[in-house]
Amino acid sequence: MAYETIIVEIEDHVALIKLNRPDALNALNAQLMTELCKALKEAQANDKVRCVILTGSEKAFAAGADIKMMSEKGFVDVFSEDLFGPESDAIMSIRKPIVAAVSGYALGGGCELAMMCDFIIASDTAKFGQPEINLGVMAGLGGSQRLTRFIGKSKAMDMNLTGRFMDADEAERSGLVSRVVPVKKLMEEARSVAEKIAEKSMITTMAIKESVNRSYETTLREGLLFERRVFHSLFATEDQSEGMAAFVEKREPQFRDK
Ligand code: CO8
Repeated sequence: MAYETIIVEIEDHVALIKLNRPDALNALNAQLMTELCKALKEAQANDKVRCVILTGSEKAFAAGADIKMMSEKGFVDVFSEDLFGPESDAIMSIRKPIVAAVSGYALGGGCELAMMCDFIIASDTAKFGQPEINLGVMAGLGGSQRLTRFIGKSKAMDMNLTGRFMDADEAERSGLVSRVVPVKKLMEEARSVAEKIAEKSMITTMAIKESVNRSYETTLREGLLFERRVFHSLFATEDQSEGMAAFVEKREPQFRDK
């Protein structure tokens, strides 16, 4: 379908979703969030797609939730409509891998959206922040929860309480992003990473995503048991036989998602 606030391009096995509200630095409004969820669900349903890249522009991944939209709302509005709650649940329910390619500003809801992806590749110009405190509010989509688990309490408090921005180097040192590349190389790197993931068995990919995410939602003991059982269950797949046989026979595996 035609979108107005995002651009979707599918090439080979990778769906590239680009946030596209340049005049508002890709601020997240209701239309963008609805379209993003729709595009992700389409990627989920499209057998050709094996990995998604979510990106913005060179200047901004997303500068936050749309402040102009929010400025007109009161408590009853945001509470009644559960502002961005269903959308964030929908994003987190996508089982295919999603890589965030972040350049420029990833602030507030933008930083939180990047953290909802499976991992973040940043350009050397990326700036992360939770500056909601400057607007008299606080993070509402994971900036006080996921960020704290990713970078620890001290830095998360610092970011949320001061509203300061964290550059790409600090974000990599702190564990917020998996790698940093020069801005001109960002999309090339993201595509090459996505293509590498797309080569793997989709069954295994989805099992890994589920298992790593489980570690945030349960105790270590339960998480380890979950991981072990999922590991055991992968021995019911043809891709396990193929992957191990290929290693023994010194050849590349031919995965068939079975
Ligand atoms: N919302 C709406 N419009 C925005 C936003 C935004 N978050 N950010 C930038 N824009 C607009 C500007 O208003 C401006 O529009 P116009 O040209 O019409 O005036 C245009 O984008 C360009 O912005 P600037 O001129 O400000 O560009 P600069 O390069 O000077 O500055 C900054 C870039 C530093 C990124 C600056 O724009 C800024 O500080 N933006 C706001 C950042 C911010 O506070 N983000 C947090 C928003 S609150 C939030 O995200 C809450 C998420 C939780 C939702 C909870 C649901 C449960």
